[in-house]
Amino acid sequence: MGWKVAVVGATGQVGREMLNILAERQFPADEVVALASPKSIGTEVTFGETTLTVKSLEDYDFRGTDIALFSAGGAISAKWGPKVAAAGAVVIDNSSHFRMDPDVPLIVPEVNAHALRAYAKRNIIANPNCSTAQLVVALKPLHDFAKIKRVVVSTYQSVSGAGNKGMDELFNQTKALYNPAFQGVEPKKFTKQIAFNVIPHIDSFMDDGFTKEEWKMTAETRKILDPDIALTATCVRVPVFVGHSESVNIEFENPITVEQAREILREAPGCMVVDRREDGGYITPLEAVGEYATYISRIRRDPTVEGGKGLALWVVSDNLRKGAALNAVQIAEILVARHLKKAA
Ligand code: 2RA
Repeated sequence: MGWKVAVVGATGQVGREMLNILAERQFPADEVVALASPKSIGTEVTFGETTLTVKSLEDYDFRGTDIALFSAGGAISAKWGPKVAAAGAVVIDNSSHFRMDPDVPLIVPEVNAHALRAYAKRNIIANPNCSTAQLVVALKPLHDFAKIKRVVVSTYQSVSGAGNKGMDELFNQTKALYNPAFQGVEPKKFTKQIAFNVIPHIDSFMDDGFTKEEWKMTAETRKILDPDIALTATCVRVPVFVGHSESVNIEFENPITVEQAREILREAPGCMVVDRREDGGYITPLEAVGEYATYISRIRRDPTVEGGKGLALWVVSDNLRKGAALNAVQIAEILVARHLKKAA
């Protein structure tokens, strides 16, 4: 007998990817249910070869559901996550709401699957922020080899990180700039025009001048990988539909050569090295769309760090997949393989 899985937020970009990935990876489910807010009731979403009709989260009885994948925003997770967990389903939550809760494991399977067993404290597991997920997949194997001291990262984040409205805004602004007959140039989802522009601001500002997105990258990397790593981030929205890119400078405790890094990353789970020092010998976000891997390109020595202890990298991944839906489904796969027991 298989598992019963609910996807909460099934009409959003990440919710739809969750359904795609459950189907693609043939997750051993007997039943998959698509849930969303009442305004989406009756919407049809694709699950493999079939179509699911979206039901209302508010009226749904979660008894008998084994796993609930949430991607409907922090407020929905805060309100419904604990209720669903109390009804017996393990909640895998893609919002930031539970990430720093000490009783909720924050999991990237390639990095800290061992921490998953703590899920039973609240029956909730948190998925990291998209920009953190791909970063730690690349950092973990290098950290194991040469111990990371400090990371400086600048992100180039696609508009799909801001959901359907972010994608629509880029599309409509681009269209309207070419043809004044179209409306939709005014920024709404973003603070400034995103078409043909970049915006150094994601999520809200904090007192120290960093944004919440930048803070998340530091705090989540420490929780997932190592609390002693120093990390500073600048997060930037770019006019790309899907795929986050990151320029990463790493300072290590011990020396590491480019050849060693390349070899280590080639063998590392979830990583794909595409690094030829020639025109086009690197990965761009367009090429990462629809893929599972975190791509690492432009691996080079950082000459500003003495003793051969510095590296610079370019890291790209599909933010809706490894940054959200894929990571959540990978967690669910480990749960059913190692932790959950099906009632007889
Ligand atoms: C963004 N990190 O790209 C967010 C989505 N989780 O806006």
